[in-house]
This record gives sequence, structure tokens and C-alpha cells, in this order.
Amino acid sequence: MELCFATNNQHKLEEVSAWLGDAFQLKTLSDIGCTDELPETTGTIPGNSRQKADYVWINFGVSCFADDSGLEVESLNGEPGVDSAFYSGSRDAANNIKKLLTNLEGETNRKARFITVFTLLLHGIEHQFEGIVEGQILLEPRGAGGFGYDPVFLPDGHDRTFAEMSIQEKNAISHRSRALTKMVAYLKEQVFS
Ligand code: ITT
Repeated sequence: MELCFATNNQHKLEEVSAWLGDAFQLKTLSDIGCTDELPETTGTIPGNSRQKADYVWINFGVSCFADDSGLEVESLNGEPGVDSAFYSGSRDAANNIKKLLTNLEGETNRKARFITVFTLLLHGIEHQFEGIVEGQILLEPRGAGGFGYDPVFLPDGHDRTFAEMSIQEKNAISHRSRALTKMVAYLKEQVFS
């Protein structure tokens, strides 16, 4: 099955490709001739996810799926949430982490969760799939792998941050892989029913 992954984030592409293996012929945005920034202006994670998939379907007519994700911190009322990518005003991950740790200074409730919403647009029919992983925000970054907030996120039940795990280890428990599992089950059902 040919599907475009509507993302400009190479880390997401790497994680999803590693998880899917050869099961799907994954097309990138550049494969379909799309060099645009994808719109993300709805103010919600499910809304932005839908907006990105719609953009590709409407402008390129290709079946696709989009990923909108974010980090929600309990004691910050769900911040940075939909603003995760530009929390500090730019995409710079080190600055985003710095702002997060500053906002959490002196806070003992470090509970947080990552959420991913995939929007699948299969021949124009839309479905959404959600994945969540719960964890804690550390006092300091740890690890050099992953991307975004991975160095400060310690998933519940583990003693290494996402940035200290291999892609395969992160994929075994992550928000993204949980959403992907649901989407792949749905796709298999469509193909084999
Ligand atoms: P696309 O819209 O092109 O897919 P993006 O980077 O803009 O790429 P998002 O709008 O979903 O994607 O941004 C979410 C931000 O949340 C992302 O830039 C990271 O800072 C953070 N984030 C998302 N998933 C993450 C993960 O698995 N680990 C660490 N941080 C993550």
C-alpha cells in the first residue's frame, strides 16, 4: 500500500519508518513534490493533525497521514501542548527545554504526557488515531538521542529518558507508536476485509 507521511520532521519520519519496516511503501512529502510548510493554525492537536492531512489531500490528491504531537505538563495546565514546537518562540529544542525547566522551577508535581494524533486520509475518507505515554519531567536533560523534549521526559516504569533509548526502544512504548499501532490495525482491516 502506498501512503504519504505528511511531515517535515525527519525524526518523526525515522521513527515511523523504523516501526513500519517494509509493510508499507511510505512516500515522503518530497516524493510527492510538496516542499511547503504544512499549516498548523487550529489551536488544537487533533485540529492541526487534520489540517496537515487535508492540505496534502486537497493540494496533491495523495492518500496520506499526518502526525500532530505535543507534550502536556499537568502543573502547567497542559502547556506546552499544541505550542510544543515553538514554545520558546522558535523551533530550537534546547531553548524549548530551557523554558520548560524554568517554568517548572520549584514544582514538585512533574507529571507529563506526550500525545500524538494521526489523521489518516485514505482516498478522502478521514480517521483519527490517538497515542499517549505518561511520564515525568526531569530536573535536567539526560541523553543525546531522540528529539524535542526527549532528554527531559522519563516514561513511567522506565529509568532512562526517551533520549537515552534507541529508536526501537522508544518505539516499543511511545505515544507515536501507540497511535501507529491503531492506524495500522485499521489499515489492515480495510485491506483484508
Ligand atoms: P510536522 O508538523 O511537519 O509533522 P513538527 O515538528 O512541526 O513537524 P508538531 O507540530 O507535531 O510537528 O510539533 C510537535 C513538537 O512537539 C515537536 O517539534 C517537538 O518539539 C515535540 N515533540 C513531538 N513529538 C515528540 C517526541 O516523540 N519526542 C520529543 N518531542 C516531541
